[in-house]
Amino acid sequence: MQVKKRLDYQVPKFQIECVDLIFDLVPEATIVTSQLSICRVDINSKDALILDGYELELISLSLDGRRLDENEFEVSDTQLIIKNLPENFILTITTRIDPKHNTSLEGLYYASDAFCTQCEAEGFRRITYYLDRPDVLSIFTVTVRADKKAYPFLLSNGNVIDSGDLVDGRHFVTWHDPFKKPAYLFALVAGDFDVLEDQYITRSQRKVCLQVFVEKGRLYQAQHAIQSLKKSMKWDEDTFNLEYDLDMYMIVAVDFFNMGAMENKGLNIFNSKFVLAQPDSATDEDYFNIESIIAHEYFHNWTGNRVTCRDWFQLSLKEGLTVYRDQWFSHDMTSPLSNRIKQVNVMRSHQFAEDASAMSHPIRPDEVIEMNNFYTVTVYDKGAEVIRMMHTLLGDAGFKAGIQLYFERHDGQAVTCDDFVAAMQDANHYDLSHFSRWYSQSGTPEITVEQVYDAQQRLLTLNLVQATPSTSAQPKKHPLVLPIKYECLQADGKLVQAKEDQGNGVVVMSTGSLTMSFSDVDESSIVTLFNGFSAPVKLNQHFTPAQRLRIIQSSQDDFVKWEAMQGLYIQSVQYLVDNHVSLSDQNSVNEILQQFLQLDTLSSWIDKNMSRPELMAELLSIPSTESLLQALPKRDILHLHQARKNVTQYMLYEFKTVFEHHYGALIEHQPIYEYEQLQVNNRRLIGVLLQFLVHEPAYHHLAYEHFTHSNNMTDTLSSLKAAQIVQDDSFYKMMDKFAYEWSHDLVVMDKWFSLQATVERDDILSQLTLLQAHPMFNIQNPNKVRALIGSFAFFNVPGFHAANGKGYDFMTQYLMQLDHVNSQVAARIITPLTQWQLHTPERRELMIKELRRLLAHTGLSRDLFEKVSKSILQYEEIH
Ligand code: B3K
Ligand code: ZN
Repeated sequence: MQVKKRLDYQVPKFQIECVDLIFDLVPEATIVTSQLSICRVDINSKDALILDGYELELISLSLDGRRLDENEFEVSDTQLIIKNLPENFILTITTRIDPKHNTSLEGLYYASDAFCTQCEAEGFRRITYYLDRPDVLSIFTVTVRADKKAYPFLLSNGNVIDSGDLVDGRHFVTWHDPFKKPAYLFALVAGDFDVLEDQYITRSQRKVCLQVFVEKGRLYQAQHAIQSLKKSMKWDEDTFNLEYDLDMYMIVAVDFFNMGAMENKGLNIFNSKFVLAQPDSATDEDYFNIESIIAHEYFHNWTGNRVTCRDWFQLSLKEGLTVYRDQWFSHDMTSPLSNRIKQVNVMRSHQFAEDASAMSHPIRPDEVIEMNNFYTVTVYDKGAEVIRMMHTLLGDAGFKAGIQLYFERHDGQAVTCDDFVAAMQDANHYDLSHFSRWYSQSGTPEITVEQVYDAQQRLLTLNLVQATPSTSAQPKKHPLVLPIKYECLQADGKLVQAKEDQGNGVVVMSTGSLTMSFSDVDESSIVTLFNGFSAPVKLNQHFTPAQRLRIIQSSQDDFVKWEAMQGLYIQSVQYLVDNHVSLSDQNSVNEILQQFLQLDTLSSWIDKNMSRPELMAELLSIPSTESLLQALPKRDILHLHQARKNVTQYMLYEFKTVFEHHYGALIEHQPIYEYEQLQVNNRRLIGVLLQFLVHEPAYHHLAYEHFTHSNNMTDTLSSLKAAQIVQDDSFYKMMDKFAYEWSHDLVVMDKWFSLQATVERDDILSQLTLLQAHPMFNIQNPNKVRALIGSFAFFNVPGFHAANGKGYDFMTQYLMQLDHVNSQVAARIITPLTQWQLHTPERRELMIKELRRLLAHTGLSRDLFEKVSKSILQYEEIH
């Protein structure tokens, strides 16, 4: 299959100045008429015009009003080629498409009685023939015609310039978007909705009409979304001086959507999961996600739409930056500590795994087979970490000055990551040439630390060395620039600055090795490095449990406390697994861990700090099995999973009275639900404590009680998760009750499917088969597939990783089926199968066997082909 390479970029031979589109919407046969005014970029060239197109039926083609004969152009499966064209001309193309049978959910599709589009990255070519690339920017005018009764709302980008009735009960609306845009930002929606309206007055006093379109009858669930939008608009003005630019901002919620949301100019389309919320149906986490995704798409209006990407290899230009902006927004709106922890967990358990897999790529990839495969945690989340490091290096004012220069230079353009770095560099007179290697080098740097204390001089020296393991595309890796935030803790709790500190609490490592020195310090000094995850690296620094306990009690930085506690959990699991401790004997596990960790010394500290629910909820969250595997690779994942449970039980054994007491106190004072930070933190801690407590038979009943008393989805879900651990009759009773209560709500039922998929039971595969026949399950709906099959593959450790390989086999069979329905979703949920690198040899072989089966499957999509073939190749290179 064809590989596209970053370095093969060529400027377009033609530009399309204006696009006039007419849609005659009919579910199975929509006619699209496109009138393009095109000009040749190099007037001396004779190049043919090559338009992209996919699954289109060409009905007619005219050049400057003259219909072309079939011998005047060529059509293939993916292109329309026209030769001998003048310098300027008008091309009129009529195509027919079938939105109803378009299950890929790319281009124009029809689902739940509405028409909807998704064009990023290369979906526009499924609508009409076009120069479907982000560096072709045009002015769009769009007329949508459809049956008035079935589709009273006809939406597209920009402003309405005309509308009216047509014959046969049809009507039309014409939209004009005054901003030039690439085709991937085009959108169209037609359907019947309820609309929540509001307005926002920008800082220059312009009035913007805000509209949220939702399924009929769900208007009461759109409040949080519209409030989130207003907060985002205000935040971007306050933080970056960026104001919204159109008179309308529309958000449409749809049930069938491949990802979270899409930033189409003036007309965002959202997965309804990230719009609809009310206390009894949405968890605190849902509220959080809605706010941050609404913000993310809104922020794209500047970082993505006003300044877009020159080519898709530059995707992180808009995504890394916009993720960083939404992280900053959430930091300001909610809670800095748990936000940062969430981001770091994504990096450690997903991005590091991706970087160790065959899909390892730099944040600006060099080679792509299927672009949709590169909307990754690397491009998005590692991309945001790279922006964050620039912020750390340049400081607040410097970073903002860089952003301002970036817009001054590039507003209205399609640019590259290099252009972004150049603006940052020029605004600050700061040389970022070495730093920019983060854009081209893949893999995770590993840092080792050696510590030397000179008692006579009371001088502590840390020698750091960085190395990045090679990958097949990049055998030789180079040192990267790493900003290091740190703390050097003294016995009296005071902090000492490193000699190499740049004066801002940061030491910069820019070569393969670095020395950090601290003078006049105690021998017992503890230095923590990369605090707040100040660079996306793996740190190998040894601490004893006693040192970690000291950090937890005396560091001034909550993130550092959390890291220390995570370290204790990982160390405990490692101790149990590597010393072959009998995991079925919890009593002896307790004794061993008690001796090893001496956690009893922490008891009163924990008791006292329960008044800080956010911190305690984080400290008491044991790393997921996936992150344990990352930290302790090549162990049997089932052992890790079991050891994790043992550590949970040990924690309960150690702190039972504290947990019980605080759980009781917290649930006694539960207020009426509000999505508000203090309440969120308390509910989070309640959930964490409950999940510890139910590990003891005497507390099993708590889950059911919590369920019955709950007045909000957060508590309901906490109780279900707790009951799922116990898995007694009451769990199934609660699940039935839940399903009965929510069977009218597609979004809420995803939680139920996902809970079903993660039950640890021996017959889980037959359960999954039964659940696929559930009336609310539908293979064509990505949310359903992700909730059931995705949750199983990602989170049901004993089921998916069963030693007999049956979990992998189930997944393979499912993927073969799904690939023909929606290859993009298939290529997402295959991820756990391609991350065999961390597993034991036996398990690796089982996984590779399934990947080989997939590769042999006829009609495999490009999406799966790319992932599967690369993964097999990596295996063959290693073995
Ligand atoms: N830009 C879209 C993602 C498009 C994914 C295409 N497969 C959403 C976002 O990042 O904001
Ligand atoms: Zn984005």
